Amino acid sequence: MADITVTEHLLLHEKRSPHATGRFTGLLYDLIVSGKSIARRINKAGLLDILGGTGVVNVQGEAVQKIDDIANRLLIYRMERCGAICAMSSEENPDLIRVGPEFPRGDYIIIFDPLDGSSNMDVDVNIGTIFSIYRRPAGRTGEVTLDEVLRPGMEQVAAGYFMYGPSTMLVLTTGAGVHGFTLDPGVGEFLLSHPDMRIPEHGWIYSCNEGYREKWGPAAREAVEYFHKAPSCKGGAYSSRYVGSLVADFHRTMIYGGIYMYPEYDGRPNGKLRMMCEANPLAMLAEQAGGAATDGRVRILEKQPTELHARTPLFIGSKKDVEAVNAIYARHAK
Ligand code: P6P
Repeated sequence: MADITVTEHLLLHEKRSPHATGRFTGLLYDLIVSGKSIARRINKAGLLDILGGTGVVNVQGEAVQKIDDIANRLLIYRMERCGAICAMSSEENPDLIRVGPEFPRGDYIIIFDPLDGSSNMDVDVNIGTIFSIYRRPAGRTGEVTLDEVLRPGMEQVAAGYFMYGPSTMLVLTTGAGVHGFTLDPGVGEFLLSHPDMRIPEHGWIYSCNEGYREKWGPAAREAVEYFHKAPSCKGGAYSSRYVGSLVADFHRTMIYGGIYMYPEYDGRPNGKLRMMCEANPLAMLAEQAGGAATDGRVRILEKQPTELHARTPLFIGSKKDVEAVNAIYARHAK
């Protein structure tokens, strides 16, 4: 396969995508620069004394790792200057970040988790940056208001993630399928390596933190235990895989199929994962690749966020496996 860059792919293969415009490719270019810069720092983390915490606790109540802070500041800096954004929201920042008049602005809104699963970096496990992109509603001008950002995931125009691991990857959709690009460090470019990614209809892996079993309600418990007995696509039993880093667990699900589950549990009726910067972008990718994503009851992309850091339970992956969970939750809802 010839070396196809992200920009070339967008322009050549997604002609019908209205986002192969200069503005969007400009946004993507700066997003890619951010991904490469974060990757470079992560790959040397052990040597640059950026492991460990900053002593700060973020809006999620989680200890901010040094590299989280570096990735967050880097993304905000680049996105403010890309000329395509009018506002952004980061998992690390409590409030909406509006792009000031000192910067060139555009009609896109980006929401991101700058470094999901960063605590795994201390043990050299894959981590990632997850992003979700909306267009500002037509006709809206002046200061961006929260209602322009708090929109269902089905209104996203693009979504994706960078995964920092043995190789650095970018997995991206602009609404015309899902395509994977691998960074060639020698060239410094992401090159098309996984065109048209498709999630298998039925999987052989289930992925969840079974340490929470005693905190799950009956529906969640039955949903997980379903995969202890159900026949997998290979005919035998399912295998259990749980990395504990959402991007790593999701990327495996995109490639091998199966289901990733993070249910609600005692004290967390909406679970742990964030709707806007985790569930929505991954749900768009899953559906664009022929998979599915729900909270057990509702399609993730139809949910109306009530706040920037709203959380949601998440069941995502092979269509057949997600449907099995929906059927279990439906029985419990009766
Ligand atoms: P638990 C990391 O903190 C994260 O947000 C995801 O990357 C990961 O899938 C999940 O939380 C792990 O959570 O409760 O199983 O440790």
